[in-house]
Formats: sequence, structure tokens, C-alpha cells
Amino acid sequence: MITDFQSWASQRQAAIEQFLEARLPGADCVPVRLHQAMRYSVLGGGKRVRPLLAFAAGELSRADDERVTIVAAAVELIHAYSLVHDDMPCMDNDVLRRGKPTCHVEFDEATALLTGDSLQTLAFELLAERQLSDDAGTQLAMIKQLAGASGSRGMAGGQAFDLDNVGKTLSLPELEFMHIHKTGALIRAAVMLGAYCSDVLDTAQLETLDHFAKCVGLAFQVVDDVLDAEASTATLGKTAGKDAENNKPTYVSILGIREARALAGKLQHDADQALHEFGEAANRLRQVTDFIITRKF
Ligand code: GRG
Repeated sequence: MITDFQSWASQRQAAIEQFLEARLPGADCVPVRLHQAMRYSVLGGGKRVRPLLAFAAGELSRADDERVTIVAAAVELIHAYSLVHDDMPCMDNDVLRRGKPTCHVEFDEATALLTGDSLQTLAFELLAERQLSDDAGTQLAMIKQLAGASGSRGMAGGQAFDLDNVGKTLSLPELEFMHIHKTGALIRAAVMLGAYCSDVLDTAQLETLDHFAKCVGLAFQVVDDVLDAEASTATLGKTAGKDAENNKPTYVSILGIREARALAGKLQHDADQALHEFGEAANRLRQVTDFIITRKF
């Protein structure tokens, strides 16, 4: 087992890249433009935070690496689809993502729409095509969890709430509600799907892990808001300062930078507390959490 986090993360990021590269339709496969746009939007960029969480949870549950790679890839495809659609003129209207032109800028709007659609369905194809659990019922529950996390009661619902509230003042609980859905649901799914690839954790342990994932999901968003306010476009690889420019309610706009940072620290502490009962077996999850909190982009 690799103990050094940086080596472990690089190895897992490379594994996910290799898997996605092989599993995405080839750039010369008809319809060529759509497949090129899918590959453009997924490959060669991103921190792969959600796959790292799935791998770390898989390590906790001693799951088979091949199975975890598939669920990690599925979650990353949903994430990539959400970024492509979020960047479109009808939503955030952004031109830069992962240091390069957004999908609709590089290709066109119709292609970007179809790219997001196709990445989303490919994610579910992956979850259905191979055995991911020894129990078929568990595998169905995994598919259901990713669908729920992505849909109107998860990420898409959070996005709708976000769009409805541009320019409005939100209370802290309302902001939390939005982010638990928009960003948190997929992060929770990453952790839980990684863990579900084996059956060693009991129901109470899975609930504990879900609580951990909820804290991490919120912490991720708080840090994202701080970075949007403080980091440069060059460092982020996406347009910085968009939240303030678009008059969006964020943890920074409600709490200020200092309090927002303190909240991220508190959420990391809560996440760590949740892992207490797992002892050292959860060290990888602690390391990924630390990476999420201390990231610079
Ligand atoms: C369009 C259905 C639909 C949903 C969009 C997730 C989302 C909902 C929009 C993305 C907009 C955004 C910037 C959200 C803040 C949190 C977030 C998801 C940041 C980007 O994720 P990272 O930092 O990106 O993991 P990389 O590029 O590293 O993968």
C-alpha cells in the first residue's frame, strides 16, 4: 500500500485517466464531433477529487480496485457533464474551464448540450455493464444512489435553486440546502459508491461514512467560495470572482473570508470526528479531506 498521499493520488488520477481514455468513444468514431467534445471535456484536466474520495472509501472497505475504478469513473463523468452544462450561456455562461475554452466555446452549444447528455448516460452504462458488488441488490442501490444524487432531488435540483436565487439574499441554512444538493450530493455518492464495492461495512458504519461525506461536501463548497473570491483566474483555470460579479450568495458573501475559512476548518473537524470509529483504516479519507481543504485551485 502506498502511504505517501501525493504518490497515491497521482497513481489514482493516472488510473482514472487511463480508464476514461479507453472507455470514452474514440475521437474518430462517428459522430466524430460529439465524441471529440466528450473526450475534450473529460480527459486531461481536473483534480479528480470525486474519484479520489471513491478510492479512499474503497480502501476503507477493502474493495476491489477494478470495481472502484468503474464507480469513480462514473461519478467523474457525471461531474464532467455538470460542468459542461453549467458553463453554457443558458446557465453560468463561462468561457474558461480547466484552463481551456469551455465545451460550447470550443465546439458549439448544441454539441455541448449533447456532450453533457452523453457523458451522463455513459456513467450509468458503466455502472450497469460489470459486476460491482457481490449482491445484485446492492448494485441496483448504487445505480439508484448515483441517479438520485444527479437528478432534481440532488445536483440538478441544487442547480435550479442556485439559478432561482441569483441576486437574492439567502440565509445560511438556505445556502447550505443549496450546496448539499448542488455539490454535496455527488460527493456523497462518490464516497458511498466506493464503499459499496465491498460488503464489509455494516449499516451503522455506512451511515457514519455518509455523515463524513456530507461534512466533506459542504467543506468542499466553502473552500470553493473562498477560492473564487481570493485566487486568480490563472491559478483556478476558470474565471475567478464570478460569484461576486454575478451577485451570487456564497459563504464568503454571507460570512466574510475569515468566518468562511473558520467554517471550512470546523467542517473538516466534524468530518474527522465521524471517521474516529474507523481508526487508521480511514487515513486515506482524512488525507483526501485535507487535500480538499488546503487546495489552491
Ligand atoms: C448543470 C445539472 C447541472 C449542474 C451543475 C456542479 C454544478 C452543478 C456546477 C458547477 C459550478 C460550480 C463551479 C460549482 C461549484 C463547485 C464545483 C462543482 C466546482 C468544480 O469542481 P472541481 O473543483 O473541478 O472538483 P475540477 O475541474 O477539478 O474537476
